[in-house]
Amino acid sequence: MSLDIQAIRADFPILHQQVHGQPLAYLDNAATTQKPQCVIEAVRQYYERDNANVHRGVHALSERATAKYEGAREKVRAFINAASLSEIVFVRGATEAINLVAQSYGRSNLKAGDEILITEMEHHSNIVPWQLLCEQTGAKLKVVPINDDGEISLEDVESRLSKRTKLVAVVHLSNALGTINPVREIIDLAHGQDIPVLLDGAQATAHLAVDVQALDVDFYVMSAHKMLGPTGIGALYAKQELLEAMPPYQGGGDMISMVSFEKSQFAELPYRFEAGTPNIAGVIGFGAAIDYLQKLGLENVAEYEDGLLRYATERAQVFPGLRLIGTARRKASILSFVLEGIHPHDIGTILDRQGVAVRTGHHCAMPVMEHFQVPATVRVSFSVYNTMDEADRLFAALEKVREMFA
Ligand code: 7TS
Repeated sequence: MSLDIQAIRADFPILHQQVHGQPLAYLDNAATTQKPQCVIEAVRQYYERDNANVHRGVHALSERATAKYEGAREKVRAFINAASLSEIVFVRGATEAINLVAQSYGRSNLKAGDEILITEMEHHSNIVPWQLLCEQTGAKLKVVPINDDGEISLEDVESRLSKRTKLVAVVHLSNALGTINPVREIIDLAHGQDIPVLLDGAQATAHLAVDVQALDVDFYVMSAHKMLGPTGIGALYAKQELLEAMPPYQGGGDMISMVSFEKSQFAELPYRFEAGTPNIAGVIGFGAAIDYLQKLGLENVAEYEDGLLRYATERAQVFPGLRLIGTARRKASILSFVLEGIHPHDIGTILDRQGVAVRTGHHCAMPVMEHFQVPATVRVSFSVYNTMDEADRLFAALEKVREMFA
């Protein structure tokens, strides 16, 4: 099915504005996506009509708030096809999800000499939590290298797995390169040696249909704000048997069934991992974003965005002095590049003056920058509301950059 992009654009109020006197072309979706009216409306309605704390009150508002909050958990479960609601833990975002796994699963399962396997293309939030865990436990971080296209090889994964490997943590879709990793094959390799796998799906869930049961993945992390939902909310999927054996990550209200000064009993899953009053409005907005994506159909979204990426890639390949960073065979949404002799920040600033919003910098993936020997890149990242016309405006703006630096 082909999508009606103009109708989709009409759902996003923020897109219809001028920046520096030019129509906004928002091409920074890997940093955060814009929100459709239905998400904004869901958050507004919650505050206007239903605001109350969840899981506590017997009054009508609290019951409504709880029903919406738990309804959103069901939407997340269905979206990634998790087997049970107990396996969906609401967290602040991908960053907190990974820290939760590191501190709860990691601290109780890893010891000195054990190893965690990651890749050279990870976002800092899939590096630093493991480094902290290593400092706490004496475990070691091992890294699968990338090639000059920004891909990893399965041989390199396999050769780095050993009896000491206790966890493999890999990005599903790289935010700096756009690479889609062969996650199914990585999981098969790791499971062949009984090693659990965490996938960082922060970028993936807005562009690829994810089925955690088909993947048989152990931990999957997601951030709502990168998939048309609010900031400050995300979800951790973890297999029930893993969550059941994990100690609480934070203590507080809502995560206990009984407290005395001698000992507390922890609540059932997933509440054991949701201490304190949660981001109720965020969860409800997250649910609305999933409804919206489901209505579009992730396959349709992927097909449309692939067309945009292909078109922009073809134009980039013939643009004078442009070097693509990330030329993997399987990619989604993201076009990272440098222009010979011009600093990415200068490019970003000049593009902004023409209404074109891109990200410039290391994209919280400094090891990737080091691999390609660049301080930073310009990163264009597409969402379903972007158009060929905006891609053309990007390249017209890049022509201006070239003229200015000629
Ligand atoms: N993992 C990946 C692959 C990411 O791209 C990001 C955020 C995170 C984890 C962390 O997600 P958070 O929602 O908890 O912050 N990436 C980016 C980016 O590329 N530009 O800004 C944030």
